[in-house]
Amino acid sequence: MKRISLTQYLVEEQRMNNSIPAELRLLIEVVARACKTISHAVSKGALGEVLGSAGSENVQGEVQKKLDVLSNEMLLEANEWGGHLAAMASEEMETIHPIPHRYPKGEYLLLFDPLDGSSNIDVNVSIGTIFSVLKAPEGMSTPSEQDFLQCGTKQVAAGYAVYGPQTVLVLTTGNGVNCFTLDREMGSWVLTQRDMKIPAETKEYAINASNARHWYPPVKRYVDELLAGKTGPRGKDFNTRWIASMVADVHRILNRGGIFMYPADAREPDKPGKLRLMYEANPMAFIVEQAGGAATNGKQRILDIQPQKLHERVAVFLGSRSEVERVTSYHNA
Ligand code: P6P
Repeated sequence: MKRISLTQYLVEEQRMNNSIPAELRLLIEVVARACKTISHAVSKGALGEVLGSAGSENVQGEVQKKLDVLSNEMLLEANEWGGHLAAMASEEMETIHPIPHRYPKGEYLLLFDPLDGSSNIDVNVSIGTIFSVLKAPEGMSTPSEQDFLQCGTKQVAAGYAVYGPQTVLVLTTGNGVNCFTLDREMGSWVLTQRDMKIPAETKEYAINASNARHWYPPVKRYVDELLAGKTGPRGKDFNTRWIASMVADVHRILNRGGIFMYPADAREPDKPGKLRLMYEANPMAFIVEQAGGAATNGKQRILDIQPQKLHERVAVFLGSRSEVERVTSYHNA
């Protein structure tokens, strides 16, 4: 197959669908370049003295790994001089990050989880970067947190990188989902999967089963039916996978179907779930829907949720459409 680079794909996409203005193309290429840098740092592991804790906590009260902090800095530095952004927001930073005065400003807002699944870093399990792109509100002068609080349907692009056996970048700008694999010798992203579609049927589900005793009835009913297998109401056996890296679980689902669930549960009744809406659930929901899947919080489409806070959490059910619709119907029964 003729090798198509990320740049060629973006230029041709702009020519055909007029969906990637030059500034957005620059943004995507800058983020992709930052992911290359993060991949390089991650792959050094102990040899790069980048493993272990940074000795600090993030806004979520989670211990930050050195690579969490490093990845965040790499994304900030890569994006602040290009003139394509008005501001950035990150899981690792409490407040938004305006573009420094010394640089020109653009019309886009970039949100990211710089290194998702960081509990897996020190044990060499796949981790990744998730990003979401919004347009700054018309007439915005000084960016505020409020400007970021837009529904997921307003995203103009979303993507993730998985730092695993291969380093891949999965991207959507609203015209389908494409996957690029990093050619480390050339240092370029090469289109390897065009217009990805999630298989409608599946036999795999992903949930952290150690929380089973805390699940609310709709989730318990749905998972019990899967566990009942061939002899139960589903009439077939299911398999489970839980990598504890959302990017890796989602990438598997994009490729061979499945459902990913991180529900709210009785451990903390006031907490709607663990995952964050703005820079985990929304970008993944955009990608999954563009690949023919579905994504809800158990009650409604994730992309329709009106955010109230930058770091708000949300319950997540995403993947093969028939499965997401089933477990969502149990919540609305
Ligand atoms: P648990 C990683 O910390 C993360 O945010 C997601 O990538 C992952 O799916 C989930 O949390 C794992 O959570 O409770 O199973 O450790």
